[in-house]
Parts: sequence; structure tokens; C-alpha cells
Amino acid sequence: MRIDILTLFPDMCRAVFHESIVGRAIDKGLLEVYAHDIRDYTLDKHNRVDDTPYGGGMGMLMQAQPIYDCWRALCAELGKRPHLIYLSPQGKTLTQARAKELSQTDGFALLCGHYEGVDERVLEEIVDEEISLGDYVLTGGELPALVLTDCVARMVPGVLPNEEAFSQESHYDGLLEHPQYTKPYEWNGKTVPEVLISGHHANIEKWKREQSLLRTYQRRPELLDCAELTKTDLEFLEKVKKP
Ligand code: 4H3
Repeated sequence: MRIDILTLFPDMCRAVFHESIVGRAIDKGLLEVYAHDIRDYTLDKHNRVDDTPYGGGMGMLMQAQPIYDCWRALCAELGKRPHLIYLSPQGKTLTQARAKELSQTDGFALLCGHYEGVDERVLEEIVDEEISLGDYVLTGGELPALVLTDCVARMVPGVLPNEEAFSQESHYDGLLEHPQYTKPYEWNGKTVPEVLISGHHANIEKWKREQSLLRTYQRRPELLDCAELTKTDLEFLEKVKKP
């Protein structure tokens, strides 16, 4: 899989994706991530990439031309138009399901805006999809782009040691994950739930499922409307809901 990031802050992106698990995936050749500097494509003699908004208003906007030329250069390099995602608070909220779909493609490109935003005309011309991380505003699209890259990368086959590592986690099947414990057995006067050291595999699985249902019910009850629940799950939830 190949991910191309169009940004005014390529070093900020590189610093993040060359570390940790994503960094290892790149070293292993499972993933290619490139950061392209939009400023390299400015035609302005002072290297400017922003200007004031028509109609007035605060701050500066990124101009269309450097972004468009950066995208054109990428198209030429790839020999095709990449699926381009613009990170913005106006996009559809990122879900685990959309990240999973993206992890099954051969790649995509990410456009990071900065300042107060981007000239709408270039967005109309090149953007295929708009994604938001949530209902809040950031100074740039770089952090959301890196979050999306991380979220997608960890589901690319081979990036995590085993597929179970992500298929059991929160949101993967529409539920929150059960609580987890590691050594030592007793810490700060608190021990680990007995069932987990019982060695009884079926009981352990049952406990995990019930904890997962319980947490989701207590913390994010709206998720239960969309989760795939068995008859046993529903019976457990009925018991829990009764006061
Ligand atoms: C994404 C981008 C929030 C999100 C973002 C989010 C800077 C978009 C600029 C950049 C525009 C002005 N903020 N919730 N900010 O995912 O290009 O907002």
C-alpha cells in the first residue's frame, strides 16, 4: 500500500511515520508513505502559498495553484489519479469500518490544509472524499492525516503480528473492548479477575464478551444499535438492564 501526503509540513509527517509500528511496516516494505511539500510548487517569487480571503474575514487561505500543481506532479508520478482525501471538520467522521476498507486498497493520497482553509475551487477539482476526525477544529490537517495513516496502516496484513491483535479491539466489531490486565497478578492491592487465570478457555471468552457488552452499554449505548449481537448477547444485556 502507498500513501501520499500533500502538506506544507512534510517533516512533521515524516517524523511521525518513521517511528514505531508504522515505521517498522515501512522498513519491512509493507507500506510506502511519502510526504510532498506543497510549497515546492509555488510560482510566487517569495514562496508564498496563501493569501487573504475574498469577501473579507480573518486570516489567510491556501491558494489553489500550488496544491493543484503538487497533485498534478503526484498524478504524473503514479501514472494515475490517486483517490484523494481532504481532512477537514466538514468531512464524514472517520470510522473503523472506513479505515478497514481503505486498508484493503492499494493506496490513496491525503491533502492537509492549513491557516483558515483552502480555496474551494481546487477542492472541487481534485478531492474525492472528505474525512473528519470529529467535531473540533485544528490548525492543520497534518495530525488528522497521520491519525488516518496510523489507523489504516495497522490493518494492512503483516503490520501487526497477528490479525487477532486488531480484530478483538474496540470498534472492530462495533463494540468496545473488554478490560485487560498484565503482570503482576497483584498491583496496588488489586488483583486480576480470577476467570482470567482459571485456564478455562470457554469461560474466559464468555467473560470477555460480557465485559465488552457491559462496557458498551455503560459508556456508548448507541453503539449497541448497530452492533451484531447474538441471542446470548441480547439475553445478557436484558439481565444487565434490569435494575
Ligand atoms: C481536520 C482538519 C479539524 C479536522 C482541520 C478534523 C486546517 C482544515 C484548515 C484544517 C482546513 C482550517 N481541523 N476534525 N483543520 O478532522 O484546511 O480548518
